[in-house]
Amino acid sequence: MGHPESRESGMLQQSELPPGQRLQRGWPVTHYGPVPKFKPDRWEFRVFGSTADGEKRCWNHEQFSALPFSTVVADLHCVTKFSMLGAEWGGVAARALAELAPPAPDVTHVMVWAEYGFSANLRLSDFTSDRTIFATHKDGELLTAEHGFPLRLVVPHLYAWKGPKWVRGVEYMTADRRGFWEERGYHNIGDPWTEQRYSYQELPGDGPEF
Ligand SMILES: Nc1nc2c(c(=O)[nH]1)N[C@H]1C(S)=C(S)[C@@H](COP(=O)(O)O)O[C@H]1N2
Ligand SMILES: [Mo]
Repeated sequence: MGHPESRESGMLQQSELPPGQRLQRGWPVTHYGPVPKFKPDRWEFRVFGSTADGEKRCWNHEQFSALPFSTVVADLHCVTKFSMLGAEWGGVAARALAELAPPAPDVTHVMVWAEYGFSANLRLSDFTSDRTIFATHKDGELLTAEHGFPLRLVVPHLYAWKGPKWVRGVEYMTADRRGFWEERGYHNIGDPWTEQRYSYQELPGDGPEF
């Protein structure tokens, strides 16, 4: 059942609800654990694992803030069944980051790492999809602490747990590995349009063995 083509056409897409979702007024805060305190002099963003040249790349907050800024209009679909439609996310396109710090040719997946060891795994193609964005802003304003300041990932075509708040880095992987929620019963891929909510729904090839 893929999703309508209008969704792929970029900024002027029509928002709509995936099956089983309901519209949320306002913007609730959903996460596991405490909200981390941002320490600008300790913060860095790291790309590591199987990079093309075998080297890690690090940006401090000032350097990261100077990366090319772009925007994407996208929805958030929480697997607990509420959706927020039509937010404009501003920040650094994941694809742009992957061009600055390219993966080795045999990389198939990434682990996106956040404060306190929170993580989410993605297929490399989900990560480098043209609408995946490391967001610093929503609707023109800096993110608030509880929504992920200074940086969160937004993966518009997957459930929102695939987008860590307080994100600190990306690990390039040559095999898939489950992240935080994927180890705890949530689907390894997480496509809201086919309701890939729970790991018991996984088909052969959707994810690694537990
Ligand atoms: N670091 C971190 N990021 C996270 C989570 C989390 O538990 N920890 N939860 C995810 C889930 S399940 C959802 S629905 C969204 C919620 O984002 P919001 O609080 O800005 O609405 O954040 C995602 N990012
Ligand atoms: Mo969620």
